Amino acid sequence: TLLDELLAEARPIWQAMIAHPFLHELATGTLSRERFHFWVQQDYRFVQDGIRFLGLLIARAPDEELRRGLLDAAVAFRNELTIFEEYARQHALSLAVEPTPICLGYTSFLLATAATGSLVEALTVLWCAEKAYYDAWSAVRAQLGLAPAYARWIENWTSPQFASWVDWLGEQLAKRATTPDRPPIRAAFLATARYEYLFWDMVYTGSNWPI
Ligand code: MP5
Repeated sequence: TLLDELLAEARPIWQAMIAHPFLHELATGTLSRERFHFWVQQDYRFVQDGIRFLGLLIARAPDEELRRGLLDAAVAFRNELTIFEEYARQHALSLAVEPTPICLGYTSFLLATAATGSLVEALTVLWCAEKAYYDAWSAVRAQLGLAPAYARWIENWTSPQFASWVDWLGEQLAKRATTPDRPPIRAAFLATARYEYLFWDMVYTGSNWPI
């Protein structure tokens, strides 16, 4: 199937992503607080733009089924912002930060795809990003369970509801994609998978604007 082919083609990227030192250290309880806080700040920006991405996609969705599913996801994204905000308040962490070049590149790519790509390309990048987080946090959960320090994040991206949403999204993509759609879908999937890897790498290394 299309979804299996996409995952098979991106397998090296996917494996590097799941095995990234950031996730490995997080799952073994050795990740520095500084690195984790940098992720909190940058991922908050990412989710904020995720809501704008969904807004664009809802407006473009041709039928009620798709619009409703995406609207429910937008509500879930909005509730995620609260998790970040509560964490930031508890740790006196500012969320008023500039996006790094990689965060800005990734969110700009997502928004550009939602605005000017085909509907199936936009569903592809969304499915890829969500599946990436589901797989990454599931690997963390397999090692760490619902460890208190990260419980809310682990729960958020590994819950049965989140798994169903990712599956539903994949089904929507699979049933709407035609044969001529395949090359742009593959390209969109690979670019998104690479950005997912880069995002973990960016928060691990502290990669930011040099000036
Ligand atoms: C997601 C995320 C999942 N929060 N951050 C990145 C870099 N990729 C994917 O999206 P959501 O909106 O948190 O479910």
